[in-house]
Amino acid sequence: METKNILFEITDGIALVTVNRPESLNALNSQVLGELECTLYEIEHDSEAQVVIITGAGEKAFVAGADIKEMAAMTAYEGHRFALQGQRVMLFIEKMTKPVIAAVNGYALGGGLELALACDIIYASENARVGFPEVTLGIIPGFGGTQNLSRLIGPNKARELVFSGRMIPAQKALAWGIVNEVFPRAELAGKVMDLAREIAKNGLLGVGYAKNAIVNGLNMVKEDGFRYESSLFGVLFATEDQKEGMGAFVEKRKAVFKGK
Ligand code: CO8
Repeated sequence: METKNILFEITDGIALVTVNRPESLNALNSQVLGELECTLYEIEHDSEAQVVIITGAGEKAFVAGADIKEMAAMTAYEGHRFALQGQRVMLFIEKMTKPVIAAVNGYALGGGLELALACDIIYASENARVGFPEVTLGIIPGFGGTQNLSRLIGPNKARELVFSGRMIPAQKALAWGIVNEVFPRAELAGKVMDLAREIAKNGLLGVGYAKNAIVNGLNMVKEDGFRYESSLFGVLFATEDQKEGMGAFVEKRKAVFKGK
């Protein structure tokens, strides 16, 4: 599919997705969201792609939010539909069988932070700033941010960030547990790629099942989560990758996983 605002390439099993609207700091309008959804769908069904990286084009921003200029004229009905469209993309990322890493290379605000929070792992550059400015615009986060942030860092810190609308620097986001690691700007792409390669070596099946257990387990009470984990654990014993992984250990060689 031809996409105007999303760049995408797969190299050595790693799919790099770039939100490419730098003149608007990669703000998400309905067209960008539609293209992002189609691109991610394509990647999910492409057997070559093992790990996904999402980043933003240009020097300043990952994604500076949903497009305020598009939203300004929306009716309540259109606003609701727009929120649902964004939520569909965020939930799709969570449901993907492939791990998704956010490379936050600048502002991740509003819908941009929501996009990062939907990803499995967030690496950020030192110049990144994150926040939820929605209340300064008379709205609230609408692409799952209130839910994902409070689950990630607890409701108190989430309330402070969302109620104040303030932006916090990358180091504070690290201290609060919003991002996994922070790197100098020039090192971010390399560090994200190293992590993606390390994950890709482990084979899609085990990593995908682990993602499934963590993401879905968060919606369950703990004992149900344990039960769910043990079912997925059992299913993996019916796969070639489990035979290969354990066989390679016993034979003192490196495992070569096939994702089946
Ligand atoms: N939407 C549209 N355009 C944007 C956005 C945005 N979110 N962010 C930046 N831009 C545009 C600017 O308007 C400007 O365009 P132009 O040159 O035509 O004036 C261009 O990008 C460059 O931006 P600035 O000149 O403002 O750059 P600065 O370096 O001076 O400032 C900031 C950078 C601080 C990031 C600033 O641009 C800013 O505050 N942006 C808005 C951030 C924001 O409030 N984001 C949250 C938006 S709301 C949201 O995401 C809700 C998600 C849930 C929606 C639910 C559905 C209803």
